Amino acid sequence: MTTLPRRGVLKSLPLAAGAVITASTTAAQAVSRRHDDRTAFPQPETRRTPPWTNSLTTQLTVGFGEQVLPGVGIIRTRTYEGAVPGPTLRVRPGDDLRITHINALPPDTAGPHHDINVPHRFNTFNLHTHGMHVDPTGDADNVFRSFEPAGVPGAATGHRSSITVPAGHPAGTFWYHPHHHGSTATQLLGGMAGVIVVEGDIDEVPEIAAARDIVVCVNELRLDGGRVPDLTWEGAFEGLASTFLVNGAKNPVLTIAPGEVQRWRIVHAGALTPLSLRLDGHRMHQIAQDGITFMAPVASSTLGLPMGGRADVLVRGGEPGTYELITDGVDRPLMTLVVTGPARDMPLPADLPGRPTSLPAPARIRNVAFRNYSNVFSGDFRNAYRILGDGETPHADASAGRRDLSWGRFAPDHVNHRIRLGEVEEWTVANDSHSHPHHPFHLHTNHFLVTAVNGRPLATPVWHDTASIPPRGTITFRLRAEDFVGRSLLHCHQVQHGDEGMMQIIEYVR
Ligand SMILES: [Cu+2]
Repeated sequence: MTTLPRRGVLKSLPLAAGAVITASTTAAQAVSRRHDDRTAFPQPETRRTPPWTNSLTTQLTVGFGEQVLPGVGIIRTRTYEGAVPGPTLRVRPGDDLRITHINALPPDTAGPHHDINVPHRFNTFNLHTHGMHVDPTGDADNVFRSFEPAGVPGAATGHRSSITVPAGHPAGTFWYHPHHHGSTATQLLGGMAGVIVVEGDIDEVPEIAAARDIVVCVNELRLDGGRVPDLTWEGAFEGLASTFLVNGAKNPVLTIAPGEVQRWRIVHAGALTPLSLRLDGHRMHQIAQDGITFMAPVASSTLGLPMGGRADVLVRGGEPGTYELITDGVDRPLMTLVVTGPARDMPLPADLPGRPTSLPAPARIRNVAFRNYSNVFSGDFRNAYRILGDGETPHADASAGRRDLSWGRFAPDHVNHRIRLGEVEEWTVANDSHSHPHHPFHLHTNHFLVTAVNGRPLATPVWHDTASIPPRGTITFRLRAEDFVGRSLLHCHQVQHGDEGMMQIIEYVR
């Protein structure tokens, strides 16, 4: 393990354009930044657990800033530390992640709406460590907290998160973003997101240890004249095209030698549009999904990622030339790969220290359905986003006695599902909607093992924390929570849907 910091420095890439050079930036990084400014593939600033310690202590300030995004121009948006994406946090199993959050946003202009499922309080946030298997309560990955602007009378000047990464935590690629109900979509579409890397066993596989370790963080912004609008009405984002950025740049250029193997940590930090990735002239050798390592690499020419999903892939440079990473429905490449330089002959691994892909037969079955209704309300928010079936939220007034659109809404004081530790459950989740086909299912705190899609068993089940549900289709997964107790969430990771009610509370119990 003592080689990790040294290897990290050697593999460090230049900072994103516009990023501030901090005290943690090494002289080597500063030199290479100057040298490569015109052609460098940007990497977010990296903050790692210092050698010989087991604690990463850092501060994340959120404020409005004007910044220059390469290929985009000047934008004004809410960011972590003045950058899109925010800094990459690198930790190891057993570490403590201690973050002081400074909310430098102006006070909210309006308080909570009378309906909690109407977006609101766009300057209040909190922290979610997406995909991490950590405590969902207290000051850890607790998304029920509110970090109010410092200018609000009585508000704390700093809000603190203290997250212990369990010793047995999987090594892989995770991310962080705000999760305050009502403001998540606005903040995520403004670029508030950053990558979390948990180092560990997979990094010691020789073929992977030899590969350059590259973050590919895809942000999806909805810009209107250089600003990201607040979600103050249903259609605030609908007339705007998505601007996709990779590490804060539009179509950055990455170089690779013929025969060189690189490890790309692809993070879909967007909120509205699923990715369907293709890399010209190359196959992607996937080694992990959502931070969970496969038993062996899986090669494919296309890679689907729902909003919130991650894929770690190995890419081996092909014939010299220029290639594009594209996604369906977007008219320009996400990034460009240039194969150039002296040929190398780096091998791909055959086996990986993956997580077994089976769970025992379930003791409990649940069926839920994600359903949206269009143009059913008057006012600024006309649509309803609901989760129906087992555990659905009942009518707010039990005496009403009739089924209406208050059924299945998110209710912050209503536990929809109690999941007993150690018990295997099998869930089938339906996408029961005609008009909004993309409803990625996201579960906090625990990964789930997808075993079937549309009722057809998968040859090899796949661990996820976020999974696409096919339009008019289903996914079936098994789940066994083992340790953390307390309240947590499941929701749609089209996060505007989540903000408008497509979310449920899970309580993990002994
Ligand atoms: Cu949805």
